[in-house]
Amino acid sequence: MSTQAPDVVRSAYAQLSVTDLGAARWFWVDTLGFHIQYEDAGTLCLRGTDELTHHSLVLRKGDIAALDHISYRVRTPEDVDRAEKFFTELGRPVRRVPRGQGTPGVGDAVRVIDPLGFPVEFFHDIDRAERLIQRFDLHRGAQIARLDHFNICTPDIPAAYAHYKSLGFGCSETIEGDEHELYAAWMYRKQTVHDVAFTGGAGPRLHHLGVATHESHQVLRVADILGALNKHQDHIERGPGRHGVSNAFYLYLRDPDGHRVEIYTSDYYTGDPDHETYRWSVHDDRRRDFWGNAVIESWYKEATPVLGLAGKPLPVSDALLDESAVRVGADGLG
Ligand code: 4SX
Ligand code: FE2
Ligand code: CA
Repeated sequence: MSTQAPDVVRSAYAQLSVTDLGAARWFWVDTLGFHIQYEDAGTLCLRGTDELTHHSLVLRKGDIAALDHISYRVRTPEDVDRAEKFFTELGRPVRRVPRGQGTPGVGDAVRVIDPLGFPVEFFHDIDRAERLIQRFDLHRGAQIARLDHFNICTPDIPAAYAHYKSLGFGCSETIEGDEHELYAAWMYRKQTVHDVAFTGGAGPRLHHLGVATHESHQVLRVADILGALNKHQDHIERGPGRHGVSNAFYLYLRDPDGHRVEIYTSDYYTGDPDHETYRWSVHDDRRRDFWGNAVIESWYKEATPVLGLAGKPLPVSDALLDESAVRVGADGLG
C-alpha cells in the first residue's frame, strides 16, 4: 500500500530570490499593487486584497534571480507529517523547518525536492491578516486580489501529471497531440482551473506565478500604467489576451529580475466531483490565445532557475524522468 498523500488545500505562496529588493518593491508593490505585510532589510512578505493569510509572495534579497520554493497549504498539522513521510518514502530530499526558522509568518513546515526536481514546501499553520477587500482607499496598480497558480517547466509532462495525480490533484484541461500525447496539463486542488500547470521545456524551472484580479479592466490598467511610465513597457511580455485553456483574460509581465508573472482573471468553477478534463488539440490555434494571436518565443524559452534545499541553484535538464513517457517536443514553437 502506498503512503497516504497530504491533503493539499491550495497553492499558497512562492518565495523568490531577487537581486535588487528596491526594484522588486517598485514592481510588485507600487505597480502591481501587492500589500506589504512584513518587511526587514532582506525580505518583503506580500499579499493581495482578498488574502487573509500572512503572504502569498515572499521576495528575498539574494545573489541571483531564482525560485526559493513554491508552497502549498495543507488541511491539518498532521498533513505536514504526511507530506514528510510521503516524500521520504519516495526517496526525495526532505527537510523539516520549524516555525521561526523558515519564512516569516509560517509555522511548522516541510520542504522537499519533489520527483520533478522542484523545491516545494508544505505547511498548515500561518499567521492571519486583516481583510483588505474593501479597503478601496489602499488599492493600487493592478489591484491584485490573490495568488492563483504556479506554472512550472519540466521536460516530462506525463511524469508531472502522474506525480500531481498521486498528490490528489484533479485535471481541468490538457493540450494533447493526435495520439493523446500530453503537451501540457492544468491541475487543481482548490475549485478553480488550477493550482499548478506544466509547460514543456528544460526543468526544473519556474515558468510563472499567476496572480488574480477581480476584473479584466485591472489587467488592462497595469499595461496602461507600464506604457505611461515610458521605458517600463519592456516589462510587458505577452498579451493582453484571452486564453483558450482556462478562458482567463491574461497579461504576462517580467519583473526587474526577469521573473514572469501572469495577471489572470475570469476562469471557472471545477469543484464538482465528476468534473471532466477538457482536452485541447495541440493543432487548435485558439488553445493558448483564443483570438489566435501567436505566442512569442521568449514565453516558451525563458524561465526562472530554482534553488535546492541548501540554497544552491539546481542543474537544469531536458531529459525525461520517465523513459516510457511519450516525448513529442515543446508545444507551440514551429
Ligand atoms: O497559454 S495557455 O492558454 O495555454 C494558458 C497559460 C492558460 C492558462 C494559464 O494560466 C496559462 O499561464
Ligand atoms: Fe498561468
Ligand atoms: Ca515587450
